[in-house]
Amino acid sequence: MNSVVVTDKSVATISVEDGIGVVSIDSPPVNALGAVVRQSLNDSFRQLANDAAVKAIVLICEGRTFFAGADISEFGRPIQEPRLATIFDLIENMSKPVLAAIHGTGLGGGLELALVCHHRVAERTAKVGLPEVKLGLLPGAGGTQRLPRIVGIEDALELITSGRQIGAAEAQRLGLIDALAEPGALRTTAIQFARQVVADGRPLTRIRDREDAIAAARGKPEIFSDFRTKNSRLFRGFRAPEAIVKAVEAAVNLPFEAGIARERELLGELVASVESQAQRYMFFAERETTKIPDVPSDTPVRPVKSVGVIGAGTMGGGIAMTFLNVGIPVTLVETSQAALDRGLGVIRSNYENTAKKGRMSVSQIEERMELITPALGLDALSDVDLVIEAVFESMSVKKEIFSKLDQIARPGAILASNTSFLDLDEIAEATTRPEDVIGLHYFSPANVMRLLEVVRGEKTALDVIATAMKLAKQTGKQPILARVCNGFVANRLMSPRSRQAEALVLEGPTPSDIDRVMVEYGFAMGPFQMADLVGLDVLGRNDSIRTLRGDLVAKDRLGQKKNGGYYDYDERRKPQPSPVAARLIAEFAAAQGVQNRGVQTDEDIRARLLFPIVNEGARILEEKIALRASDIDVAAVLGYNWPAYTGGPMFWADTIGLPLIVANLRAFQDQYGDTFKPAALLEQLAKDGKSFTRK
Ligand code: 3H9
Repeated sequence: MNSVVVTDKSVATISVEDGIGVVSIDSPPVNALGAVVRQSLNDSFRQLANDAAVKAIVLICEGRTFFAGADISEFGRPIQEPRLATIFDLIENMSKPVLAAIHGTGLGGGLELALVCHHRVAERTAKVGLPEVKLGLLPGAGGTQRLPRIVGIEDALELITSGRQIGAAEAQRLGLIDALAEPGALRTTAIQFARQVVADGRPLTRIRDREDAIAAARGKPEIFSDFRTKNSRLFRGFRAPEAIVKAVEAAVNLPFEAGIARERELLGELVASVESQAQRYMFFAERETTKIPDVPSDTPVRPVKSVGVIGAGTMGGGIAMTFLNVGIPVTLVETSQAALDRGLGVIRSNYENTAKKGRMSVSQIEERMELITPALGLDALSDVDLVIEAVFESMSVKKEIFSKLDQIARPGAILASNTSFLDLDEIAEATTRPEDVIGLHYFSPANVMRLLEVVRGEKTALDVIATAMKLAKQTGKQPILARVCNGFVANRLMSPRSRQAEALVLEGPTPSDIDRVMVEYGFAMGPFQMADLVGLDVLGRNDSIRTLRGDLVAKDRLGQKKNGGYYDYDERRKPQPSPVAARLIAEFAAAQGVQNRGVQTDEDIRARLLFPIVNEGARILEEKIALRASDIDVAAVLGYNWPAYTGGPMFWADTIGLPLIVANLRAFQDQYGDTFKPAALLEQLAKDGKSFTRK
């Protein structure tokens, strides 16, 4: 790989206080270890190494965090000197003790840097972790070799393959952190600690030299095979977890330097992989969604200190929880006491389940429940800052609610609808203040799913949009901005999948064939398993035309809950091919005059179900329903569990080539008609050799 020497200005400040050198790095926003930071570190440590007055060195960061890792945007480009490995060798082999002072989030290469230091002090509120796996990578600056030497193999495997961040106290228990500092006192605590180390004349110890925590795992390959088996479902389709396991195996079985070489080799393979490119793309895609051309980041936002939720069903209850979880009080409105009690009961039991898993305390349950004001009737919403309507999908009901809200809500309150496909502009027109109306489309279960579609109406005010985007982040949601159309982005995008599955199943492939192809692609389940799970009677249906689903319902085959649906189910709810469903499918196909085309390849099935999604994505872009292709990918991955390692439908389309997709769609169009007609944007990009997502 090429090497380039960086000459940019230093981002380091060096001070020497009473024999302790302090290297302070200030590279906003997150002190990522890009080329300039690396050069600054290199220069600073070389300088202090030669300064005889300096007896120990503290490495600390300015701004919101300790180093948040390598600079992700540098992967796949020529590496600029100095490399991390060079700096790490320099620090680890210093003849004076080096101490990392960690605040904010010490992540990835940042934590790895701390692990080459001889001591670590962290602010009590700090978090550390090795999240590289989420980028399809592994900790490639010694993390897979040093972490196991402190925490042992089992914990190291778990921490590195999950990418989980841990708090400073837990990190101290695991031996990663030597001492904690109170918030605001990190610098002084770290300097004091360094002085003490010097005063004690402690011998320099390096993590790389520790053996005891890994020695225990030598000659026990079953630790690794058990770990692989236990997590096989979780790791399916991802490349990084297996590479991580291999690297940790190397930590156990090889000498340190050879382990480091193996880690570097595995990292190189991952960096070049499509999976990691896709996951790195998703990282930046998630952060780009809030960049809205006509809503600049300094747009003022409206304060939201209280929320009203109309409807305490599954959706309303889940939405309420997202606010309770961040301490925002919720007035929960229902039409009957029974419905209200039921809704409150579900919220409580959701929290109790979380508590059972040890993820919240009993007193926290009570604190959150106390933030709810249950109410019968909309009048209770007269002074909340934001109202979210989450009643069933009926335009007339929603219009009635919004016209009443118009009378009741205080001026300036934001009036939101959770509609998943109705015309938000029509709902807004039921009020005298359409500028305050916005769509907040949550995905079920709303307290779990991260996607939130923020739907801007024709007249929605810019500060209302800015407020919704900010509130989404504050409540742990990933927003994307959509304009009004039937189904907005995620539901509209994905609707061809079930439509095409239902058409294709009449032509020969069985529900199991089709579901298997979707599962192999990376979805958790296929469209028929999903339909059976949700219930065939509750899926949207059109009674005016005969459908296969309608035929199954007419025979009382409602899915998993009753008599099976597309599948039969055994006592353990395992789906089995159903002769009854097969007969109904054949009868329906005959009645519709659909020809059986016999066996289809997996590739054909995938193309038939997924290429129309790419095409729909192109139409969504053409109509400016979504701002950018990467927003569509975020919607698919977070709203529909589209496999993240493909980067979502638009990135995947770019990966396999747009001309191939256009050719397939044209062939489908010839055979089945114009629903497959390639979108003009797709045709154009394919013709020009361009892509949806690559810049
Ligand atoms: C690694 O370390 C590999 C090594 O093991 C091996 C090397 C050989 N690089 O998230 P935010 C940008 S891999 C470049 O909104 P927050 C981000 O794009 C790395 N840019 O803030 C955004 O830019 P913009 C392992 C980065 O407060 C801005 O910073 N580390 C990086 O909600 C603010 O980000 C990770 O995976 C980066 N590393 O959260 C940690 N990090 O303003 C990744 C952030 O233009 N980072 N940016 O949109 C995070 O998890 C969060 O950013 C963090 C802050 C928790 C730190």
